[in-house]
Amino acid sequence: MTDENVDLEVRLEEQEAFEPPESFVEQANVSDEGIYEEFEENWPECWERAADMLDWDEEYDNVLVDDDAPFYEWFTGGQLNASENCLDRHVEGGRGDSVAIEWEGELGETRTYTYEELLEEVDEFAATLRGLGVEEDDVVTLYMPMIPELPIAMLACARLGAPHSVVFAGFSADALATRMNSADSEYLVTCDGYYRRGDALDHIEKANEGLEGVDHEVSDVVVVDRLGDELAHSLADNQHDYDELVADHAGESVEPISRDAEDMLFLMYTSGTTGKPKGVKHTTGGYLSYAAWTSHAVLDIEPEDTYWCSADIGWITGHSYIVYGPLALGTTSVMYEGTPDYPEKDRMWELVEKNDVDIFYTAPTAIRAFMKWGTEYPQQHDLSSLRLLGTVGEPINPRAWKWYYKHIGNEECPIVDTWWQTETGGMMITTLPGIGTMKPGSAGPPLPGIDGRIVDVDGNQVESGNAGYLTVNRPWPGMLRTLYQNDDRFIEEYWSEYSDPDSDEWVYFPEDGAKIDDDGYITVLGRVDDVINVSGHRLGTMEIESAIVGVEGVAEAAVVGGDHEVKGEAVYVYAITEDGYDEGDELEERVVEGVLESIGPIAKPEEIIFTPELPKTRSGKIMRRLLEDIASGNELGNTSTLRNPEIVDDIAAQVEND
Ligand code: 6R9
Repeated sequence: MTDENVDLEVRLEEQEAFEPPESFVEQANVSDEGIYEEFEENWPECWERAADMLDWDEEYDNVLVDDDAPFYEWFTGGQLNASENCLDRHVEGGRGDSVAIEWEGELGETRTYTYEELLEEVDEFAATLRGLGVEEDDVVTLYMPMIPELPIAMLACARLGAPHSVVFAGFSADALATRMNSADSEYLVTCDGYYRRGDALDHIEKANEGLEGVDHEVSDVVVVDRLGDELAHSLADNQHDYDELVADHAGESVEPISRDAEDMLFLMYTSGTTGKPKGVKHTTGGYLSYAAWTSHAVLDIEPEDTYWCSADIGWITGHSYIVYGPLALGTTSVMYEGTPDYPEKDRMWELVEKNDVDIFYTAPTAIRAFMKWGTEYPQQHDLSSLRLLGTVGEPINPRAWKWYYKHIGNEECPIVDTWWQTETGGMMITTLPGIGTMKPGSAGPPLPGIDGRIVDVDGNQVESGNAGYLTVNRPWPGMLRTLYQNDDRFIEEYWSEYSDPDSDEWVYFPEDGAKIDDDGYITVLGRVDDVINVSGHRLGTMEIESAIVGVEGVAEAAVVGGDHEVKGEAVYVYAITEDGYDEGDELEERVVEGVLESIGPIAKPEEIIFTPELPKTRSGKIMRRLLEDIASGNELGNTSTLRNPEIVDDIAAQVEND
């Protein structure tokens, strides 16, 4: 390194606050600091701004109805269609030739859909689904990887008023069955297979296995042919080839169904504390307006931009910020099928250069991997088209933030570190890129109109500098409305901790720990429930545990998250064998298999530690904190309150040896 470079590194390392560059501020969608006050003074009417980003078939009567809190309703009386807002209005407004989706396949092939072309495809697939009998309010499950037919199917469902439930393609057959059962979903759209690092992966086999576990009749399965002849499969009677079906509806269009603002747009399952995934319900008016508003205000998206969010559409980030938000704004959304290191570790930067990407939104786990690979990969490419960078999914450590800022953004792009959840529908805590000072590691203040607080166990706000629990003390349009067919669990999971129902005070609890500084900047520390965050993906430890105790030979298991350099957290398993079974490679393999089968590769254990006992409190509770510390290699605190303190050293010694 030259002296100059060394100086730069040192300066960067010490710098704790960064201002957005003037060139960015000048063009920012939101650059007036007064916006925070405007929202406060005019709450909840301030949210009309979000609703104004959409075209409504019928104007709404009320911004917010809170008579039956926490079952809040937004924009009641209003009617709209999400696919019309994402497609028709842009075509009608003369932007039919602009690119909506720029798809980059893993093997290098591309597909470009203008708004007009995308509308055509969506129309035809909507007609196809209708032809199969899909009606308004039928839940259609989409079990698909990152191929264009996924957003097409989502928008086709939206057009018909049929809520979609997207199941991440990396999830197992069991996970698919659980979700289809929970949603009583009778329709499935899937594909034959897809590519990963150049290899063709079978997908239909997994889908078929999942279908066997569905406890009601599945009327129809539509199968996209992604692989050509590579994996020829025979289709069952109720299974149809996507292209053949769509060909029968060529040129047809479907009048978008006007949906009530509060009608369900989609369901998205997410992990919780108990073994059963939660079906988060999002609505048409509130969700879509919130996705559009935050895409405009935080991601600074303009119609003429090329914007790339590298998430998978199988997660909420892809729903809100690859499909609904960007398309509602009429921008070009890049969609990448593959992995960041195939064929080479410069793939992302190659795609940024090739597509002249203006805005890039990714996860800290990816940034940590890029860092590990080295600066030579981004340096091979011209990244000067970039204007704004974003991160989401987990806390970002200041070192990774600064690496991203310098080596990807060339110190010219603001970074938005956006905290939000499947349940919140869209971003909640982040700086606004044209306004706020950025502090690496801290997401920033709550967005205008969002009342985010850090409280102690009693719900009192903590002094700045202290850690506590994050709460949201006012509703917002993008919020989940309930857990599908489970209002009780909705209240219990999110509204029971800090609310005071007697005085009709409702406080949303996201189950994250956080701290706040003198400027009101919030640093989110991580989950405080039994959910771990592996590479930005939420996994319930109970779900993994129940998969493991289902393995023959395992008597008891505890799963915790341990620190991991790239993944953020990794899955650590502590297991007790059943009498008569040997711990060893064979059992270990079956444990891994059990996890893969019931959840999928994302939950694959980093390490499996067999132990004769688990550390327990005198009342018999497993001391998870302690197991986490062991997994992370942290100093172990006082263990004297344990019923079996002697076991701790044994376990710790094993982890060190492995
Ligand atoms: C969008 C998404 C939500 C959980 C959330 C929190 C963690 C997300 C974060 C962050 C720190 C950020 N999380 N963004 N933690 N800083 N910028 O990721 O949704 O999959 O539901 O996960 O992710 O713990 O509670 P989801």
